[in-house]
Amino acid sequence: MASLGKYPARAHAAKVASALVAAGGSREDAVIYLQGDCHSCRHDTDTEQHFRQESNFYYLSGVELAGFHLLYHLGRERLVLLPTRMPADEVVWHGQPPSLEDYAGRYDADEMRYADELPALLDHWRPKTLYTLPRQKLTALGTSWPHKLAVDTEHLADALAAARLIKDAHEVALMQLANKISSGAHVKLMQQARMGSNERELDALFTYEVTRQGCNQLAYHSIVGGGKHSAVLHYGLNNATLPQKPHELVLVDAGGEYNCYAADITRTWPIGGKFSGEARILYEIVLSMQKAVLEQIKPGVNWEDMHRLAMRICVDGLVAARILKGSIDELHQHHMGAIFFPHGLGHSIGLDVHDVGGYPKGMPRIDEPGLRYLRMRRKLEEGMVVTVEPGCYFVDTLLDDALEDPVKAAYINADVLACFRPVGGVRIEDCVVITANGYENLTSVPKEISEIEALMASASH
Ligand SMILES: [Mn+2]
Repeated sequence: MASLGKYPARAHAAKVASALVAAGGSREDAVIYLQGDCHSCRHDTDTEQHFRQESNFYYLSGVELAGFHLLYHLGRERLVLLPTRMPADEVVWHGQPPSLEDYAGRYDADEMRYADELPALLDHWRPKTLYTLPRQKLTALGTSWPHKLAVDTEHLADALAAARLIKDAHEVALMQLANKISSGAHVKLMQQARMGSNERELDALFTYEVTRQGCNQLAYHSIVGGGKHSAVLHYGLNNATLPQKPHELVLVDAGGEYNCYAADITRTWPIGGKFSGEARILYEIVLSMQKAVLEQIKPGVNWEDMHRLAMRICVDGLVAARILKGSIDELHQHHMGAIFFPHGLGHSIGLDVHDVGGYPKGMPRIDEPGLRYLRMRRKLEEGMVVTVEPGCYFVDTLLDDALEDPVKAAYINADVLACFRPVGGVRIEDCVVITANGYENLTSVPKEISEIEALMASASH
């Protein structure tokens, strides 16, 4: 794999500084200060938890290790990274730490110093404003600050969100890798799934595949749901026996994290490798929802309009399948689609799976079924990376409520619905980067029925 070079921390700091200045902040005599995450232990024990850097700190430093601080001078455009000095007896447990020179070769900083030099550095720079995040402790800065140092905890989070929303080429390259590795793992699951084995085996296989290909961890806990579990949106038990009948579906929502950048991918496929009956009809509806959205997305498009477009295709499909009946206008007026497509179309993704910047400041949520869970409400811009994840599910509690409501029940063919209930649900999710004229799909797992069937037929079931 070709080296990407250093993570562009200084460019990110400059981008955040510009956002602060655009929001009315001063460039001269202002600094950004953040402390990176530290090791933590499980509950009241000394068992160390797996370490993962805090996303904002990673964005401004590229440091994946615990115990660092950063200081960025907006006027001087100077990024200083400051590791904590390791006490001599710690070396026995953790090994010899890299030297400042080693770190300088590894990270994109103007200067490396130890964290105990923070008070002296601050005294030398004498900034008037210190931007930081609300919960940031300032103990490492010492007590003898230059007088009149104003600590601003109000503006940095918004500036970071604005900067992180639009990915640069380095970030897109990392997300390409996260998607490539995760896509390969999804293919492995399709090939190795066996009727009557356990959801656990697929869960473990996904982790094994992405880890051995270079991901440090998963981007989120995988969802592996067989049969009716495919309709549980945040199912995470992943411990049930997989379906015993070949037409029954398995939904896998899983993604690896590569150098702190996430992939978020969902595929749904029949355990026996061939789509048939109600499962096939449902799959075709969801695939057409995704395709309709992908045809439209480009800079300037409103995300909520894409959600509504997916919803229209969903309702059309449910009518064609005779699950719903009546006039299309009335079906939308009564939000019948949200019974089957109850979540949002997708979200921004980056250092976090549900990344920052979904709602511009002051933008309210839309108080409508389905839409109120939309994780993003803004116009698409070049450089954003978003998930497109339509779904259609038969969720017993939502269906039972609808059938008990005489207004809603009038639009449902209860006998047809009963045939579809055992199918569970289908979701298809890809990560796409918005380009100048459209999008580029970072996810490469097959999703056409013929492709999935060919792929699964080539494996022995
Ligand atoms: Mn997602």
